[in-house]
Amino acid sequence: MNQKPLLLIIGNSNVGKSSITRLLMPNPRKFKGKIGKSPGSTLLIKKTTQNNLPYNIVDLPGFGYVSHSSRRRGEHIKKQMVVHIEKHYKEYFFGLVVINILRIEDEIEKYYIQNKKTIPLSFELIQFLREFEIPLLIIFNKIDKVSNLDKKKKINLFIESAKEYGLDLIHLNDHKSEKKSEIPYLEFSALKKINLGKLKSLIQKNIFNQS
Ligand SMILES: Nc1nc2c(ncn2[C@@H]2O[C@H](COP(=O)(O)OP(=O)(O)OP(=O)(O)O)[C@@H](O)[C@H]2O)c(=O)[nH]1
Ligand SMILES: [Mg+2]
Repeated sequence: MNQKPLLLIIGNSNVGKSSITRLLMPNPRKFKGKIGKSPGSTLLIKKTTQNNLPYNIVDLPGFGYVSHSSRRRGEHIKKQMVVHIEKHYKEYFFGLVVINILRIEDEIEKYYIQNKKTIPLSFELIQFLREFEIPLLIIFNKIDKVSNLDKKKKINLFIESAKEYGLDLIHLNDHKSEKKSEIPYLEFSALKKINLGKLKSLIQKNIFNQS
């Protein structure tokens, strides 16, 4: 019945997925989703929609959801997410992978520096989504919480580590859409609405680029 294309917003709990969803609504006041409440609640795959929005939004937990819940539960949620993407990937015209900038060092250190055999979950997630050829934007959210210098340091660490896993990240401003191997990223603050305009116009562009 509802044929609108889907925008995917994916990332760990508490990174700001619902906050970003709300900002994309033509009428944020009517946004019914909860912000900052009950991480680890049951995964319900539900579309967020509004009349004047030309697409629907689905927000999903990423791979690293386990922090607030048990390991088994985390595995279950991850499996549900994978099944959902495998089934519905064709309906998605664009995906936002949301990363909490404050969590970058922790994640990279945990998986990369201590044990080079494992892969940071964010990179695993990005690789997984790329297999389905969903165009992606990496969003480093909550930049209002770090200094300019720290912001650069953290994003650089992410980019340099991603390279070792064959992921080529490039700032949205320098991104050329014909270079499909490069994944654009954007620093962002849902709180301060930093780069919201850029995000909105990129989403618009991707709706029209759909084949
Ligand atoms: N300082 C700051 N806080 C933010 C920003 N974006 C979101 N938050 C806060 O981070 C918390 C989590 O935001 P949500 O939007 O609920 O995060 P989520 O990813 O939807 O979380 P789950 O639904 O649990 O997966 C809330 O308290 C938000 O107000 C931001 O850009 N800056
Ligand atoms: Mg949420």
